[in-house]
Amino acid sequence: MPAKRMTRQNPAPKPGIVHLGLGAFFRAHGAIYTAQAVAASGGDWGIVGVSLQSPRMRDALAPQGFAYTALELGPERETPRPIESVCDVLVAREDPQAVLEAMADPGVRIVSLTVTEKGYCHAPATGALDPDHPDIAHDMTHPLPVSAPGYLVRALQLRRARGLRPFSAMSSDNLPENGRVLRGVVLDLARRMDPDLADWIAAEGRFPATMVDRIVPATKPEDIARLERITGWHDAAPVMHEPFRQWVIEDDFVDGARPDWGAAGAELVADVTPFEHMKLRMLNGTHSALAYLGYLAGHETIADAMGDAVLADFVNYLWRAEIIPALTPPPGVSLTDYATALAARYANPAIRHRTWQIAMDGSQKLPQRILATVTETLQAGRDCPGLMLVIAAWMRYVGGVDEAGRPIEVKDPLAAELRALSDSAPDPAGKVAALLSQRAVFPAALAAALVNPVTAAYQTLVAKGARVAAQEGVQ
Ligand code: CS2
Repeated sequence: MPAKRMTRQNPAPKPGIVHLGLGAFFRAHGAIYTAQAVAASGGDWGIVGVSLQSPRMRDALAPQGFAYTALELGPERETPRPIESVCDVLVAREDPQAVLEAMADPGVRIVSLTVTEKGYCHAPATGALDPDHPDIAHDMTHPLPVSAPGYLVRALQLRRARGLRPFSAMSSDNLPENGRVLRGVVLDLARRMDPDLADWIAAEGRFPATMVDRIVPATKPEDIARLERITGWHDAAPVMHEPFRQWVIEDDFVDGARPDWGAAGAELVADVTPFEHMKLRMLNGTHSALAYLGYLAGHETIADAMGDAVLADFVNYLWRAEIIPALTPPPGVSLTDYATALAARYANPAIRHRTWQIAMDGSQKLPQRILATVTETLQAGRDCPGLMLVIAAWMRYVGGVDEAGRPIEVKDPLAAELRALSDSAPDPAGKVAALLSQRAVFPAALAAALVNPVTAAYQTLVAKGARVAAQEGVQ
């Protein structure tokens, strides 16, 4: 007998939020907090999800009334939960006007985003809008946008023309001071298109910063079959996630309008920055370290890499000796305890988070995850050989050939440029120098300071391989 299909059990909520980038992460994090906030305190906070490119998510969710299952994977237990906070899904590429209208709906008070680092169309090294980005160049001259900043500016323009209040634009991406970055790219783009609009957004708009955390690997076809075995129902778009979650939100919304996320366990604070730095450098930084070194050492997942004592020791060393000393802890938080908890989360064998997935888009991730710590460490007169090795491992990875001579499928908006830079020289010193000249990633002063230590680390990687390099790195 074919399994029953997942379907909505309760009427769809009225829209109050438009979310750009309806990937697995948001559906396993923000959408769950919002469902719980509404269950606790009410409010019209249905979520209109927007896929910027592909119709896949809409096609999977529409026959289910936009309900889906979140499957929590603990080391010992699996807990499925139906989630019904999404009330509609739009596909921007198919109907950009419908997306703008949804964002200009008077009932919508928040537009949130998980569009990944590259979706901000900014220079990762500075956080400023890249006006030469093809999507930005397009959006400056066309009424129907293609980029996330373009949608925000055009929708705010529409709201202003209709005499509506702006929405709060809330980034939920892993960027440092993500609210400030989003505000910066939106204002810069608006200023180039309509200076009065930019003034209005600057005065009336709000861009609350957030720190988001939950490990959510991409859903794989076998996960759908697994969920069906556990629940007896067929869900075309479930999400798999770890038990842990955290959400720290800067409590600064237009007219104070937001769901009661605090009732669902989110922390609403005045300053998110210390939480963002802690999470980006301690979690995402070591995630990237395990992704590049782990991939080169032949490990498929983070849990596999953490099962390799050499890499687990290396990561513990990075936290203790290089990352924590450069951080200011958020009030009341022990960074040592945070590291211990991270190690346990990484080791969760039920979460199959591929090193290849995390290795993606490294050019957009390295600055806030690794280079921020490196810069501050060097400024303080200390060195950080472990992080230099991570930079070298990224360079080796984007060179596109693994330690056994097999090709690596490098996914990165700068993949072609990085490959060309790596191929421009035959030897480690030449490759490192060429890659350090990529100004979107490495500011000139930092690049100069990295030449010697990263070249040495790269040479060790080539001569001895990632595992031995990591082992020697902690001595
Ligand atoms: C990961 C993050 O893919 C990646 O780059 O480091 O998605 C990470 O799993 C989340 O930020 C955890 O909150």
